Amino acid sequence: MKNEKLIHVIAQNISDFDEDGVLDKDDLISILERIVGNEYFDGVEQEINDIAQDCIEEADIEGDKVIQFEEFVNVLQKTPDFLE
Ligand SMILES: [Ca+2]
Ligand SMILES: [Ca+2]
Repeated sequence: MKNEKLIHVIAQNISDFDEDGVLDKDDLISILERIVGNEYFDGVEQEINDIAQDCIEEADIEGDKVIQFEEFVNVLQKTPDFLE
């Protein structure tokens, strides 16, 4: 799955689980776990971790390792099919 597609999916399931106003890796992991549920997830925690890391690297402009709202909006603007 391409990163853009993945971010699209995350955007639809977005949630700031610890309510600190930014999306960090733990938030993304929680989101990913909710997206995939138990359907085909067995022993792929490392993969979830890698995907979360990729998402942060994709979206994090200023390089503080978390995704602020502004950065998230920027990602959505770069993902045209999200707006359709
Ligand atoms: Ca958070
Ligand atoms: Ca950031």
